[in-house]
Amino acid sequence: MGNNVIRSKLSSELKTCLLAGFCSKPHCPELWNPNRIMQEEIAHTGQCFWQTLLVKCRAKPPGDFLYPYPADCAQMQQNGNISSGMYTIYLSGNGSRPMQVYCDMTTDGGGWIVFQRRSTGELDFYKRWKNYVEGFGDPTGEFWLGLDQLHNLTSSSPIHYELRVDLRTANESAYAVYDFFQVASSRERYRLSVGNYRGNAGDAMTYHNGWKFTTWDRDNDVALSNCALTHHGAWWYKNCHLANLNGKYGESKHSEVSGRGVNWEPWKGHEFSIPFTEMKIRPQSSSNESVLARKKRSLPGKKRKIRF
Ligand SMILES: [Ca+2]
Repeated sequence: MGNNVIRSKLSSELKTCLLAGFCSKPHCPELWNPNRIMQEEIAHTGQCFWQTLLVKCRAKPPGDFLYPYPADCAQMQQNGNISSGMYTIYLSGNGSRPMQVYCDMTTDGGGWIVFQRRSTGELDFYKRWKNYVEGFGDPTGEFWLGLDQLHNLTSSSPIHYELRVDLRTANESAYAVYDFFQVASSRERYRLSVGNYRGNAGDAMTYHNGWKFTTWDRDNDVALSNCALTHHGAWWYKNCHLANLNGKYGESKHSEVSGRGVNWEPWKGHEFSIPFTEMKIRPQSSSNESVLARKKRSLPGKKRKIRF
């Protein structure tokens, strides 16, 4: 390849980057992974020209995407978003399948898609099947993301997710992490799969592993009665529960039946309704090291290879 051919190839690549506003690895492989030829080009020809282009390109933080279509909050975080809040992610990284989610970017390294929150008791969670399938509430306040979305997120891509449950009272907090989390399809009644437990809240979810979702108008549990009716919630009930995070807010005791409140039995028992709960998921590998640490380690090394 002659020098002019190489120069013209590199030049058009950088132009594409600048016009698109992208400087990500997928869009600019030559820029981020300079091979020997490119290094020689930078060293020997038009240094000012190349330097100007590279600086301009890098000076556009919003375009500096590792993931142009982040599939979850972990990828959103690797794109440089460090604040918790609402973001648009794309199912399976598909640009035509956007969805709005709340990302928790702080808890244990962040990168979590939050899918359930109880915090005030203002929102009624005693809802029918259709509501639990479609989701309800406000993701910045109390809400349930929806079983269809949970299924789409956890079952339609090669990424495996882990589950985290955060529980708080006025003075105490506890958490439970399961190293695998998947919600099956509508046809399978959104059956739950959870992996191994770790944490300090106690293991309430293994009991529910493999069970279908039940609401007061759709009984998929093994109990003679409908557990959603008897325990005033909606969950992957068996006979009936060790966790009832969609139960009745503030219901700490009931005259006939215990376990109708927002319960996590191994932590506070069946007669204590937990005032704050969050359920969230992120890719499994994120738990081993912070995604930010990974980003810090991988990017500067590549930048240093470009000599000016
Ligand atoms: Ca039943």
